[in-house]
Amino acid sequence: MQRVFSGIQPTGTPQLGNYLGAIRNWVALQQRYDCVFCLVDLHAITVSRTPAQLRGDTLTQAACLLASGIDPEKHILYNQSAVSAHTRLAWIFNCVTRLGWLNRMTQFKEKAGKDRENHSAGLYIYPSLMAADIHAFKATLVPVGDDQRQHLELANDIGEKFNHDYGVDFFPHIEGLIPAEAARVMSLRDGTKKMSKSDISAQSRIELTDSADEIRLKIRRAKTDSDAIPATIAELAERPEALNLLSIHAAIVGEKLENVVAHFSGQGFGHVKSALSDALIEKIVPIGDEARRLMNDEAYLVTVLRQGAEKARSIAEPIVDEAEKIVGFIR
Ligand code: AQP
Repeated sequence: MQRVFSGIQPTGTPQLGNYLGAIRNWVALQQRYDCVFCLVDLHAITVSRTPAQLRGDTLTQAACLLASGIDPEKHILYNQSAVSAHTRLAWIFNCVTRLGWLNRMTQFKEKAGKDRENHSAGLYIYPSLMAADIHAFKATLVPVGDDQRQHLELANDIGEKFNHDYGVDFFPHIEGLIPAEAARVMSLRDGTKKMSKSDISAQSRIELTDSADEIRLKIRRAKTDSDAIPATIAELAERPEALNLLSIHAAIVGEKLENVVAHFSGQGFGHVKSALSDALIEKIVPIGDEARRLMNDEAYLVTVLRQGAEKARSIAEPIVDEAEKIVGFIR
């Protein structure tokens, strides 16, 4: 069976974009593939985190993934730093990756902005660690959002260069599992910016642990415009906030966007927001309730992660041992 590798950064509480763009899809993939779900805490420290934040966010992420339906018995759920194969392979990949390749990565440019000199070397070489995450398991399928396409191409470039430089056929080609109707959820405060768990404004996102009242309030305050809903998607082109709310509604109820637009056509935002809040509360609040219950049982969460790390080590360590032998390290 093909192996799927997926990662999520413990940089806050998972938000609706993580859920609709990634987690929901991961839950479904468990039926068809062997899945490895990794809380990428090594990636999380490429930007500054306090130890308490990192620890708390890692446990919250684990609770939210379990509450969403990730099965740690049949699949693997663990935190990245507990499996040293990631950093061992990442170092080899740092020596395979060309600087020119990293210079072209748009995510670094976006995250570092104009203050490039003040960002960590870790943030710059992050794509090489990401390639190691996948190749350490010889995973061939990686479910990613459209925003991660460039990273996936780089992971293949790195694997191919390793194979070429050392004259082996060791790392397989990785395919992206990019959903046809990839849900890209935008900020509730700015329809041109993606919803993000680390955005300074908590009003910009729905978190998986939000209560019904918080969801209703955030949706009521979400930025909109004063026009009624048009008849077609094309007419929403210049209205990013309106498009975002309708797209979220379509994704959460599992309807096509064109049908949702047609359904609300001619109505104002009061109506859309009320229906959207109801749909979100129905889907998200039960996940939040279960996540909160699990967060009260830290010992259970730590046990799940430790057992997951043990299973992850049993797969990744022999692969990375072999890669090190190929490089010429004495073992
Ligand atoms: N707004 C989004 N819409 C759709 N998909 C999204 N994802 C994240 N935000 C959206 C998808 O969630 C998966 C895990 O993401 P991540 O936590 O590893 O990194 P990220 O994409 O950087 O997510 P955030 O929430 O924006 O984190 P921070 O604030 O730490 O940068 C990925 O598959 C991603 O596509």
